[in-house]
Amino acid sequence: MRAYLYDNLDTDCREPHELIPSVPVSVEELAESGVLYWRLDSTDYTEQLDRICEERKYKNRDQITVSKEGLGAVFEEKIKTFFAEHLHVDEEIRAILEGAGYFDIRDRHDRWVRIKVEAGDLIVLPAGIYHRFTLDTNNYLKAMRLFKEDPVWTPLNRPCDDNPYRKAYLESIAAN
Ligand code: KMT
Ligand code: NI
Repeated sequence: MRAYLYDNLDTDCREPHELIPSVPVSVEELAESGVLYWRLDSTDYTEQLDRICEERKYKNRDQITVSKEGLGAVFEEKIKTFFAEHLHVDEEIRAILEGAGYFDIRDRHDRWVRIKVEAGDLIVLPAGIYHRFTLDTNNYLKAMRLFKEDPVWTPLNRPCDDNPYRKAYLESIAAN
């Protein structure tokens, strides 16, 4: 995982979009935006995932392969949906199993922070945070999606500032 400020250039979102010089964003700074990160440090992630799932009460999981092959006819549509700025009323928890991609989150100054994730990264985006996702130019990412209860996939596109989960999120980071 590596995080940095996004350059906001209008070119292919699958490019790195890193400022020159780069402005890195630390794990601590991500935590101030409510974003949690773990590195799974072995090639067999199962045991560590089981432990984190138990600790954080993630009862359910499934897998998604974000690629042309993995998503078939809905690939283009899904990719567009993922990259439209949105929030969810539940956490977005992803353990990256193969490949790589970018989660962009809005920090508390409403700047885009790009988080490059790859195999072995586990990331939790809190409910109510504005974010988006894209593959990188390799066009392949396999992830495990974890959830506390039943999955709530619905993306609510920005603006939805009156959403109670949005408000609760802003309150939760206000002291940081
Ligand atoms: C979302 O809602 O942003 C996603 O599920 C992103 C794709 S999962 C790697
Ligand atoms: Ni999302």
